[in-house]
Amino acid sequence: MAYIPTVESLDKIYDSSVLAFQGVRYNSLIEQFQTIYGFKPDFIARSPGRVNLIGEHIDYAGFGVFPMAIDRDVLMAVKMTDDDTNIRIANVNPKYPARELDYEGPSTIITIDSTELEWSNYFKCGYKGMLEHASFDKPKGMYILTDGNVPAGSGLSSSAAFVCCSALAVITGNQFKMSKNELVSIAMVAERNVGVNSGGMDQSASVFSEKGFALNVEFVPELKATPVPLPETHPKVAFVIANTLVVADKHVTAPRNYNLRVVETKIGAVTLSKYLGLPQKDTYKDVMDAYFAAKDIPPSEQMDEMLQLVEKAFTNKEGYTRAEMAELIGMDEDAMVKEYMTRFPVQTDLFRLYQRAVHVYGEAKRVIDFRGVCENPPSDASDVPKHLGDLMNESQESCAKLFNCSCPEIDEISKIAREAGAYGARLTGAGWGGCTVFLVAEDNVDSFIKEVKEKYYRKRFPDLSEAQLADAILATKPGSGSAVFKGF
Ligand code: NG1
Ligand code: MG
Repeated sequence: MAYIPTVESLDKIYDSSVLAFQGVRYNSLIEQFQTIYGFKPDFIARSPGRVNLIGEHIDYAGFGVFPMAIDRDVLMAVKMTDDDTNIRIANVNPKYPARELDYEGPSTIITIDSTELEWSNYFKCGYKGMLEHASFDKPKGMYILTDGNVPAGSGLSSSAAFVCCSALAVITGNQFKMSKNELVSIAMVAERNVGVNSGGMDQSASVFSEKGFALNVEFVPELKATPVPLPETHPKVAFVIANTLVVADKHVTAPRNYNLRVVETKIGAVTLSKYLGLPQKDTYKDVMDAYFAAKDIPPSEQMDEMLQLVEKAFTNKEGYTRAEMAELIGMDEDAMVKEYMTRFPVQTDLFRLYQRAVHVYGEAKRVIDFRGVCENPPSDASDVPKHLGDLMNESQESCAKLFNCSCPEIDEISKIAREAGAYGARLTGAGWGGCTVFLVAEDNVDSFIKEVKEKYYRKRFPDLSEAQLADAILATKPGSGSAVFKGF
């Protein structure tokens, strides 16, 4: 089993181009820690954000996704103490005030008020998740200083980076031995404590990523992350991430978007399993597996067939009311609400089961195709960028039209990007704002970025400084996952 590396040198994590900057950042974190607390940290835990290349909103349907870690990350400098069980957590960013938290005993561990938008809640998620899984007499106290540079609410998984980093800090400080799989599984469930019914892509990408590789993360039959090298292409290509600067605040909007999509895909799966005469399943992946049980058919063909069945199963293409949906799955309406919409409440008039189902099976197929192009690229390397780009564009189209998770700004910047020469352009992460990702010829990256800056940012956000612009749109390479640094 792959255990979290306890000591990693910075140059293993970063290539030389970013190391100069990162080294300064680590040293400054240690210095600030000393200034605040009066002693040095024992270690620094780090977990990065991610960009999803393809496979949107299908992790919670049980299907594989294709993200990669980025250079932006969350760092936590930590000193442990046996004197008490308190947690003192501060942030180098003055926007996030220092907090003092306490361990509340083995049953509660720590109270999380998910109705409140509070930065330390994300630490609490990691803390609670870890301590629920460990048996010990008394956790150690902690002194923590955090420095995160993943833009928040932008679809680059600042939240998962934060929760994974917190979980890693708690494991390391309390000397729990734990595999990366366990860390991810716990962090994944733990993040639900802040009120978002999340899948597992972000935590997987943050923890498992390897420098130079994208990651195919699969969830069924068990969590599995396969590093996949990006193929040789002609011309050489790069991924550019651009933030629309529309902040998608999931904690406010989840009942109308993210959590609603989770409900629509779950109840859709129940509907489909019932239609096919299968035992009840609540993910589209489980429905497919049950339907094709023991038949040796390639997954992408299975997905094609599921797409045809979806056409027949969902006769109402407009959308279902709550009552209609309850009838569809043969459940009493109150019982259905209690089962699927109580812990994570949702708001809508119509549940668009059909559109979501078509998106899920189609997107799952695109992930397989994308990985296929990476692993078995067409013999002519000049065909590769178009292949990958087309899949990204189809994904965006499906997100916009079927899953309704795009927004006017994402549509606009994607169009600008394609006009500026991107092979593919799509939203990344949950959508409804946040970041987009483009596949661009490496030699054109500078002029491409310049053009998008002029046509999107200067027009919509004329007051942005150069520094803010540089933060909003940047080229990125697949970075490495979680690590712990010691010995300074
Ligand atoms: P963001 O909003 O980018 O963190 C969310 C989910 C993912 C996945 C994507 C959509 C969380 C923590 N993450 O990502 O699991 O479902 O949306 O593909 O909720
Ligand atoms: Mg998130």
